[in-house]
Amino acid sequence: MFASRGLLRSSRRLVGGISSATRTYVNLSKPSTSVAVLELDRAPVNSLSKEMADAVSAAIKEAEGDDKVQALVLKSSNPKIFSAGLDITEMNNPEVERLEDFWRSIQDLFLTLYGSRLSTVAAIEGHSPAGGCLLAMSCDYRVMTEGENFKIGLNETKLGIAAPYWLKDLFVKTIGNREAELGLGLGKLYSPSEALSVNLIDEVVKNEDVLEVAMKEAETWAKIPPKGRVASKVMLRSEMMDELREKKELDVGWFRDFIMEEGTQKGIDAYLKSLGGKK
Ligand code: CO8
Repeated sequence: MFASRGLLRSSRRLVGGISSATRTYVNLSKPSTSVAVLELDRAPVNSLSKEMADAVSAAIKEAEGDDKVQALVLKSSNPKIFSAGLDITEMNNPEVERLEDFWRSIQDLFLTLYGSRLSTVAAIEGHSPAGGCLLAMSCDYRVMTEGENFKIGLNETKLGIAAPYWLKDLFVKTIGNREAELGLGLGKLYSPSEALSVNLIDEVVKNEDVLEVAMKEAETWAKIPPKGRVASKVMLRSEMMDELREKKELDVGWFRDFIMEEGTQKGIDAYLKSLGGKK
C-alpha cells in the first residue's frame, strides 16, 4: 500500500523543477523509474479554472519530457473528490476575452492528456462529475473507489448547458451511443458500480486500494514497448484530436455564444448558488 502524501513528498524532486504557477495546483512526482504521479491539488474541489487547466497541461508535458517515464497516474489530493469539473465561476458573468481563453485552456488540456505519449491511469478516489469525467475519460485506464455515493458522469444538462461536440464524442467512444444518449440527455451521474457496468470506468476497488491498483496498472502499461503502444494510441485517437485542432476557434465561438446567453447565465447562476448552499 502506498502512503500517497509521503510518497509524493519524498519523490517530488525526482521529476525536474516545474514553474511556481504550476506547483500551485498540482504535485508531480516519480515514485518509480517509469511511472510519474500527477496529483490535482486545487482546494476545495479541484475545479478546473484556466490556471488549473494550464497547470495540469504543463505538468503532463513535464512528465513527458522525462524519457524514462512511460506512464502517468492522475490522482487527487482530496480523498473524496477527484475533480468537480470546470470551475463554474469562470462561466458566471464572465469577461468575454477571459471566457474564450479559459475555453482554449480546457481544449488544450484535453488535447494534452488524451494525446499524451504516456499511458495514463486515472485514480478516481471520489466524485468526478462533468470536467472531472472528461479528465478520467481522457486517460487510458480508470480505477474508481467503491462507495455508491460517489458519482461520475456528464451532468451538464442539469446546469442548463451542453457538453461540446468533442466531449460528446469522447463519451460515445467510451460507453457507446445509446448509453451516451441516456447519460447526456438526463445529465446522469453514475455510481461506481453503474459506471463499471457501462464501461465508463474499468475497475472498482476499495478506497484505500485505489492508488495502489492504479500504480500497478500503470507499471503494466509502462512495460509495453512504447513504439507500438504509442502508435496504437495515435491510431485510435488522432482523428478526433485532428478534428478539434481544426475546429478550435469555431468551438471557442460556440462555447462563448452559448455561455453568454441570458438564459444560460441564469441557469449557471442558480446552479452555483445551490452548491455548498452558501453562495
Ligand atoms: N466550480 C466552482 N466551484 C465549485 C464547483 C465547481 N465545479 N463545485 C463545487 N464548488 C464550490 C462550492 O460552491 C463550494 O463553495 P463554497 O464553500 O464557497 O460554498 C465549495 O466548492 C465546496 O462545494 P460543496 O460544498 O458542494 O462540496 P461537497 O464536498 O459537498 O461536494 C461535489 C462536492 C459533489 C463535487 C459538489 O461540489 C458538486 O457537485 N459540484 C459541482 C459539480 C458540477 O456540477 N460540475 C460541473 C462543472 S461544468 C463542467 O465541467 C462542464 C464541462 C463542459 C462545458 C460545456 C459548456 C457549453
